Formats: sequence, structure tokens, C-alpha cells
Amino acid sequence: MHGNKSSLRLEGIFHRSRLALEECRDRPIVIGMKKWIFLLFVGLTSYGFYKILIHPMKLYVATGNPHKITEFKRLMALHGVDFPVLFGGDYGGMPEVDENGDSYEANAQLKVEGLEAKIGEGRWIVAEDSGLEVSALSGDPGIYSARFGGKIPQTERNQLLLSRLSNSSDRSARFICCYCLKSPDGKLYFFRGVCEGTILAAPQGGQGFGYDPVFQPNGEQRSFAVMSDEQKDRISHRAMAFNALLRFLKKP
Ligand code: ITT
Repeated sequence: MHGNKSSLRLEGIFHRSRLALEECRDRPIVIGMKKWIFLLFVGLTSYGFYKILIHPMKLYVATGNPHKITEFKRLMALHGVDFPVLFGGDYGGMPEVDENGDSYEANAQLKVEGLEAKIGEGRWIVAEDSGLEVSALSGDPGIYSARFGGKIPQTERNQLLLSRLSNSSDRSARFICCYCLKSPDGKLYFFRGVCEGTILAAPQGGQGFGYDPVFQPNGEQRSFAVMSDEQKDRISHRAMAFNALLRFLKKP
């Protein structure tokens, strides 16, 4: 992955710094300003090479959902993410994963492991599992949100949800998003985001995806599907989880 030229240049820098350090060892106290500057330069350059060439932080996003990719990219742009991020098309497509976990965390981890089996270990991989939990339905559809009602179009799925709630006065619900991140040394980290709201009496708006037209976040007078991207990205479950993920990744 790293070119010979870069390795040679690095070798040269390390060699010169070794010589400079050996000289300093003989005369530890008397060291001229020029040498301090040289050592500082060597240190910074080596660190730069290490960061850019030897250990570039590259994040693989394990999802096959184009809407999630769009939102992830928007959130990256909003937060000025400055490391390379790879999506399905960049690594030959997200493999099929049997999402049979009993929690968002478990399913997100299964997706991470599904992609890891394809691209190999030792990478930064993140996956997300999300869903809509409706109080009057005891938290359903929850982790089964993508499959609620079977293989039907999302508009029918939304209608099905509304019909299940037709006699219910409790319309409270929440979107949950959980990211699972695997680091190159094999550790797993989880980040959750929640957005509380209510289920509307009828679908509203044509933006967004999934259950957006029937979900109105608390403190708003319109559904997610009426809001602009920027408005959704300020309060959504995905934005909350993304913020936590990014805080972790940016930690020195
Ligand atoms: P991947 O597993 O490939 O990531 P998926 O669509 O299968 O994509 P999930 O298993 O996490 O994703 O299913 C989550 C479902 O919850 C999703 O298909 C939507 O119906 C719904 N959902 C999640 N976030 C949403 C959002 O921001 N707006 C509307 N619906 C959302």
C-alpha cells in the first residue's frame, strides 16, 4: 500500500534523526538552536508521514441502505469529517447479512462483522441499526421496522402502522439509532441516538424516507418528511448517534 519512495524518504529522516540524537547524547546540555529546530522538524515530519502514509484513518460504513448513506454523508459534511470514508460502492457492495439479533446493538454488530468477513480484519468499520418504537404497540415495530408487514412498499407499511393505532390515544413513539464501531484492534464501541415524538393521524410530506411521513418529533408541528434535511439533521436519532460516534473518533 505504501510506495517505496515514501519508505526511503522516511528511512532517511529516521537515519538523520538517529545521528542527531547520538550527537546530543554526547553533549546533552549544550545543544544549539539549529539542532532543536531540526529535531522539532524531524518529529513533526515523521508524525505527519505516520498519520498520512502509514496509518491513515479510513472508515468503512457497512450499510446497503442508500438513504442512510445520504444522511451519513450529510452529517459528515456538516461536521467537516476530514478522514476518508468508504461506502458500499467503494468496496464492491454491502454483503447480505441475516439481521437476527435481539437488539439494535446486536444487529449493528452483525452488519459490521458481515462487512469485516468480506474486506478483512484490522479496519475501522461502522454499521447502524435503527427503528421506530411505538408505545401503544409495546415498542413495535422496533428492530423489525424494515420488515414490518412483510415485503410491502413503505407507503403501505406506514398505512399499516396508522391502522394499528386507529383506536389508540397514546401516539407517543421514538426513533432509535445505534452505531456499532469496530476498531482495527478488534474492540467494539456502541453509540445510541434517540428522537422522541408522536405518530401523526395521516402521512405528511414527501421528504426523507421510511416512517418519516408519519413521525412528528417533539417540539415540532410537522413530520420529518416535511422538514428540510438541515432541520432533520439537527434533531434526528441518526444525528445524535453520529455526534457521539464522531466525538469518539476525534478523541486524541
Ligand atoms: P442496512 O441494514 O443495510 O443498514 P436497513 O434499511 O435494513 O439498512 P435497518 O435494518 O436498520 O436498515 O432498518 C431500519 C428501518 O427503520 C428503515 O428501513 C426505516 O424503515 C426505519 N428508519 C430508520 N431510520 C429512519 C429515519 O430516519 N426515518 C424514517 N425511517 C427510518
